[in-house]
Amino acid sequence: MSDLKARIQGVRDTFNEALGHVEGLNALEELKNRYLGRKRGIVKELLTDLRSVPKELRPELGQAVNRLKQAVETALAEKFEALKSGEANSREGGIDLTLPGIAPELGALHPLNVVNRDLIRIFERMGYEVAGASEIETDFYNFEALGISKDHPARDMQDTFYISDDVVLRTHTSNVQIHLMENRKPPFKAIMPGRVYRKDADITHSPMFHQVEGLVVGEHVTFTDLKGTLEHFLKKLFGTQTKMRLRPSFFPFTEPSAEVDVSCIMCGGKGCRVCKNSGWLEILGAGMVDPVVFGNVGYDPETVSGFAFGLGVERVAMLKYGISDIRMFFDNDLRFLSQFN
Ligand code: FA5
Repeated sequence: MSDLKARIQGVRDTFNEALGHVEGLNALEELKNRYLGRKRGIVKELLTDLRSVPKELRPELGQAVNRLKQAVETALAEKFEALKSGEANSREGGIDLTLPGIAPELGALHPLNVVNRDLIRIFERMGYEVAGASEIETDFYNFEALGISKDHPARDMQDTFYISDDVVLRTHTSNVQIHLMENRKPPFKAIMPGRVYRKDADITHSPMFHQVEGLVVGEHVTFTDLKGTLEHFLKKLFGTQTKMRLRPSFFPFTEPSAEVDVSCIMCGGKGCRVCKNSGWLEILGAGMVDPVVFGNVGYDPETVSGFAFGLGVERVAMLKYGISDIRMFFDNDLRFLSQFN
């Protein structure tokens, strides 16, 4: 007797477990046949086995088998309803997990950020630290401390956005040089990327643009160091075939100063429309830090020397990607931006 009773309990347990794994109507139908099938159903077999149980025990065990049969029927019916309504939902706008998903659109870095990061990475690998300062700047840091006197043309109302008589939107990243030197003792090497502002607007000039400034200060820093650094940088940026040349120039905060050109990256130096047949493209300004600037930040120009350079990020990006109009960087036209994915 206890044998049959234990079997009834065992069947209940295995049925419940199997039901838990059923995920579709076909599997449910199979389970139903396995347990309630007329000929070889597991519950049917229990009923058949009741016949061999002693008479006096039959009523109790018979009731137990019937209770099991009812429980199985009820559970199967409930599962059937649940699966049916799930199917209907997926047909009528509910969640259909079998449909392919909608992939979210992937964004990408803005081309100016790509170039900016490239520039920073090249200098970080040469051991440069990255520094920054405010875009809203006093006259002193933007001009005066850099040797740009009150009557210098760079201060012209046409070029500079004045917030008040003494406060401007910085016109270059060279202001960071002064903050850095005021707070640091040489030797150090730093680059200073950031936004700058000028009253300037045409297809190659934007009122807001980006510069990367470089400054190296220490004992015995020479013009040769400047030349070697820039040559390495430009080869990393544009490729090992790139040539560099320096032309004498003037900046109020460097002496001597140079404009730096690279061999035209479109024609390789042969001469084309982009380089106006010269074979060269102007890429940045540079020079040895003027001793007057060292004096302004409290350094002794007799013991330290240094070089500085500054380049326009938009200019580099335009050359690298062959873009002829600077305004495209700021129009946010996805047809343009998606080309840099
Ligand atoms: C300067 O701004 C110097 N401070 C650079 C410098 C730093 C020289 C340290 C020496 C030592 P310049 O005005 O030439 O120099 O500008 C540097 C670069 O900024 C230019 O070569 C150009 O690529 C870019 N640039 C200038 N004006 C604009 C503009 N309106 N729109 C986009 N890029 C510009």
